[in-house]
Amino acid sequence: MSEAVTTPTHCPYCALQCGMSLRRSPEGTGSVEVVDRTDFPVNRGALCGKGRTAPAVLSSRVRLTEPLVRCPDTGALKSATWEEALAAVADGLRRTRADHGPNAVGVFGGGGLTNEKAYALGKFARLVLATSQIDYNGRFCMSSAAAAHQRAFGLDRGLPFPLEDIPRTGCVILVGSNLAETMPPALRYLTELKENGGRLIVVDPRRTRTAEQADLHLAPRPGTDLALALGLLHLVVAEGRVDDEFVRTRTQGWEAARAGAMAHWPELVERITGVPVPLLREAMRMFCDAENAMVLTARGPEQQSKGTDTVGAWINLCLATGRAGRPLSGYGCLTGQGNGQGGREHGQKADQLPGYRKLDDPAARAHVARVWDVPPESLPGPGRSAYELLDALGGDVRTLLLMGSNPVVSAPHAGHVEQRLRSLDFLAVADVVLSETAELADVVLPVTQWAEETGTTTNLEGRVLLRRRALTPPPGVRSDLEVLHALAALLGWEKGFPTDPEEVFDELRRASAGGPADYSGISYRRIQEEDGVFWPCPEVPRTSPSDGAPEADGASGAGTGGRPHPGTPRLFLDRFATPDGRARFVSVVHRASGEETDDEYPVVLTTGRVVAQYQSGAQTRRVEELNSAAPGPFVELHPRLAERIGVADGERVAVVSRRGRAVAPARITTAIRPDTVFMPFHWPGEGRANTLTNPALDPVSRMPEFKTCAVRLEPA
Ligand SMILES: Nc1nc2c(c(=O)[nH]1)N[C@H]1C(S)=C(S)[C@@H](COP(=O)(O)OP(=O)(O)OC[C@H]3O[C@@H](n4cnc5c(=O)[nH]c(N)nc54)[C@H](O)[C@@H]3O)O[C@H]1N2
Ligand SMILES: Nc1nc2c(c(=O)[nH]1)N[C@H]1C(S)=C(S)[C@@H](COP(=O)(O)OP(=O)(O)OC[C@H]3O[C@@H](n4cnc5c(=O)[nH]c(N)nc54)[C@H](O)[C@@H]3O)O[C@H]1N2
Ligand code: SF4
Ligand SMILES: [Mo]
Repeated sequence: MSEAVTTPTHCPYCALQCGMSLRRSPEGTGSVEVVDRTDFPVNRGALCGKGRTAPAVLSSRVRLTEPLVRCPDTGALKSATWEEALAAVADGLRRTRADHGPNAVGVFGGGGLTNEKAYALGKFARLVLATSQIDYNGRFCMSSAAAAHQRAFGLDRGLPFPLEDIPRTGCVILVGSNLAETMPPALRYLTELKENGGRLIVVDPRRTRTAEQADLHLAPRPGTDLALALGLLHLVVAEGRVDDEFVRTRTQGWEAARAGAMAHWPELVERITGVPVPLLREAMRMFCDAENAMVLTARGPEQQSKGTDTVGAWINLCLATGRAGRPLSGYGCLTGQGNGQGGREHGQKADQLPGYRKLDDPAARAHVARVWDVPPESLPGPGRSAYELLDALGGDVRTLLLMGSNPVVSAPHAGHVEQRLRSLDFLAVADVVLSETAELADVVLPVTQWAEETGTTTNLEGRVLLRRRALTPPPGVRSDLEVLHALAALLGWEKGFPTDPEEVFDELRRASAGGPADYSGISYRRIQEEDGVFWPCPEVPRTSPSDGAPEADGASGAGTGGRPHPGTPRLFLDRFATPDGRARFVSVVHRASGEETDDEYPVVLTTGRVVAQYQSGAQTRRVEELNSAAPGPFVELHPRLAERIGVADGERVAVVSRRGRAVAPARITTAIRPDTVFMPFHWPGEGRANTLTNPALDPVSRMPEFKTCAVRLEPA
């Protein structure tokens, strides 16, 4: 009897991209089994329940295995051949373009797509469709941190250091991250930090499982992190804890930033945030007393209409105290989706070309146009951000091709977005399951999944990883790359859209060469040999770091004498990626949220996640084990608030905002502020949190305000 085959790969879900192995029969058929992969450094074999049960979604009982086309007579989706389905999509795209011009066709991508897919999708939009109207769900995820990174450091890589540095720093302020639930294996890094004598401060309006680990928990009112960060900086100045030498030699713009902070004296900050002054002081001292320290943010402070400035204020705190661009110190953002980092680098974003190049930069256009073998003038300009694109559907955007997102559940003001999607002339969705958004489509294209295809993702550390095909997909499904290849051919582009992921990656390397996110020195072979490679990793070693990030660990390209570039685990140690190498302070003051509470809507709603469901739930709601752990939506509220509105634990409660009404059982707990309720957003239907959320956008990042809006509560 022949042996089972084991393939090392990575989890399909979050940005930790835990390593795992898949074991299957030698024939490559039947089911696969997850085997721990203890050699991969990020998770050392640990997996959360979602990763462990991911193979369940490979089963044809829950997934799509044939294309669906809407029947003109009955209005229902019915099975079709691939030829019929692809012809219908090509027709829809062609017709809209002929009738309304190229910008009437929109494309919506996802941060879960591999680098190869994200790259191919962006290229397909710009070349084949010649549309500027492309964006993706990452806009809803880490766009504010990305914008703040760019502004302060001249480069956006979520973590400028590997996770392994966390246990060795002295103090971590973790702002609006519930990683005990959202990245469970990463909790180990915080546990080790504490074992090493380091301190942990958690900033979250709820006492989450993560906050329970903290030495100090600050519970601000949602939407007030900007005031909190400014208040801490005020105390840093007031108590003489500024690192003058660092500020003088490595930064720019301190005076204006200082003035902004000085307007936020502790009592004012207490009034805005609800965090008592003594706790502010304690936090500031804990942070400053440590020799090295880090600030890590996640969606809590970022998904606000002032998310970019808020992250900027946290970066200011790091810069003023000399906690950036030094070993074991710095600011980082915990990116969310499986390829949340890589997905924002290679061109599915409205304003971007591969390699994190800017679409409106003539040199970038010329470089990428050369790789694509087209004239630079043929590339369209920047388009709209994700919510603005969804909002335009049925207006000037008449047809949409969607790959890797489920906005009916996950977009803000989802009732409105759903109605916009319904008003389209034509909607094509490529997905692995019949998501709530796919249900609205004219054509649904069933695609292969993580375990059935090869491709790279870039995890939250900026480490480029290889997912490997471990089993044969069922007949009837095709890969996203095959879909784009076939559609391109039907639309007259016989060449330029290969279906082999490695071929796409090799082109991506060339397109990214010399850009901020330079992948040109990374190959599938190197990734496998080195447990991943950190970008930037140019093929030709740089002689001067001024065209990108400084080199890691003293390994400057110039000195490597022709050896391959080692990749860059640690950024900014010598200089920041700005033209003069100095980090930029931002000058900010606190401002109100897009919607503040009032007599009619007196309670703050915030939203987020639970450990057993992933995102819109399209995949995880199809896994029995996860559903029994987290069967449905709920409204988390404080006993005092529950008493005031007259609901008991488990009773149905209606949450009403200016945009709609959602109903779910009450979950009463003292772990939340009495002025705030929390709903997870994983479910459609009457408990859909996004029926309520406010699409107020951050002016810089265009991030919607998922983390705060005004609601009232009623017994249902
Ligand atoms: N189980 C699970 N894991 C996931 C995902 C999932 O859907 N499910 N999704 C992945 C993705 S794409 C992402 S982006 C990450 C997200 O990971 P996280 O950012 O950790 O997740 P959230 O639950 O959205 O928000 C984190 C915390 O922010 C708090 N919060 C709410 N409002 C505010 C505020 O105004 N200020 C502050 N400081 N905190 C606030 C919430 O109470 C919550 O505990 O998780 C990834 N991992
Ligand atoms: N209220 C509220 N709303 C939020 C958030 C919040 O905190 N609060 N968080 C926001 C954040 S951070 C995010 S990232 C978004 C995410 O929200 P969504 O964009 O809806 O993310 P998913 O549910 O992961 O949707 C991915 C879809 O693509 C499919 N899919 C998976 N892999 C592939 C693939 O390789 N190819 C194709 N074609 N399809 C694939 C899945 O089956 C699923 O239907 O939600 C945002 N919405
Ligand atoms: S933490 Fe994230 S990457 Fe790791 S197993 Fe869970 S979902 Fe997968
Ligand atoms: Mo996300």
